[in-house]
Amino acid sequence: MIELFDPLKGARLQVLDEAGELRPGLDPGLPDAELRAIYEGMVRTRAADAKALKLQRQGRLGTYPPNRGHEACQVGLASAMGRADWFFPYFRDLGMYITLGYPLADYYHLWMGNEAGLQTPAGLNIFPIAIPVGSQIPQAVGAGMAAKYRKLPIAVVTTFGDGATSEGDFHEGLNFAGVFRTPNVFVCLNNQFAISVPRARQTAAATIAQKAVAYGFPGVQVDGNDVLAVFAAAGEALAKARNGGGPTLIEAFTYRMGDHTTSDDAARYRPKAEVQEWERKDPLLRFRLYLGRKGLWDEAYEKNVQDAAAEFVEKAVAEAEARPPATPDDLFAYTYATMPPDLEAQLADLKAFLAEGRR
Ligand SMILES: Cc1ncc(C[n+]2csc(CCOP(=O)(O)OP(=O)(O)O)c2C)c(N)n1
Ligand SMILES: [Mg+2]
Repeated sequence: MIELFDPLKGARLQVLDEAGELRPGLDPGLPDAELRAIYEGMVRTRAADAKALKLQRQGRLGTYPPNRGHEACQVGLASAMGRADWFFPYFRDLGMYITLGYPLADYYHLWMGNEAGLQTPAGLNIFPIAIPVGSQIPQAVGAGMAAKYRKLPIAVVTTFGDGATSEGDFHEGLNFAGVFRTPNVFVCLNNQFAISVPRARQTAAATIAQKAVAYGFPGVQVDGNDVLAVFAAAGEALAKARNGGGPTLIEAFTYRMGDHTTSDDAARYRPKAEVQEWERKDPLLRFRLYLGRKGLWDEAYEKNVQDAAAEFVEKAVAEAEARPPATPDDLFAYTYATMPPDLEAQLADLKAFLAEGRR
């Protein structure tokens, strides 16, 4: 399927059109329960995101990057992953975390300023969030190389934005992955902006997916507001990676519906009409229309799903807020297994500074 959607030919994979109608021959054939689980994951993600924004405005959570519009990319990709695969996230990946089973309370805790939230519970193969743009890409390739040396039948997934493709780390990572045929799946969430910089100022290439061609492996552009398209492309790329077929680049073509972060005001650099145009392509709406056509959605089901999502979110907020505030040790504790001497010295310095009451 990936080969059929060659980005050099200007093709973008879409399984559901904007009215939620299946394109002929592309039904991934998921059981009803799985289709509903995907929808419920998208609703939970949207509810958890909206809550985080409210908490930030109330001073209960720190600076936060909104995820609205990215639910199909995130839930579609995570739903295709296996328990043994590894994930190297970036900072706008809420639906990935929720779908992979990461506790939402821990995720909120992190954005509340406690680095303990970066710790991943046992059994979840998720690396800490990368805030430096693109730095997770070579790390994911390193993990891919390790998996190859150890002959593990796993894939290593990493996500990043369109802006990250201008970083040296993107080039170095993908080049290495191509040469050594590492089991990586690179997923670019092309949401058309890197803060205020539009996609057209990021690269002169017609698509981001086509960059894979230069590294010697396939790239595919998918409709990132079509959860089944993301699921189908990710499933194929993951299977190929696990089977020794090498890396794939997936460009999920979408739109950041919210501000870059809570300290941004996107209305200053984006026309209202453009945002409204993308509102009509809402990934939840499209999937809901599809489920409705299949007899898997009605108002009563929607109410149950919304109520369950609200409960899931409120429980996580209560749990995160019941935790003790971060200590100076928490700033240092979660990056290295054994703290290096320069960090030991910095921690001692910070503690002395605080003890002197100079802050
Ligand atoms: C190396 C580096 N440079 C700059 C920044 C500041 N910064 C944070 S997010 C961002 C834009 C990222 O855009 P994109 O990769 O498209 O991801 P998106 O935020 O759109 O999801 C920038 C420049 C940073 N965090 N790291
Ligand atoms: Mg972007």
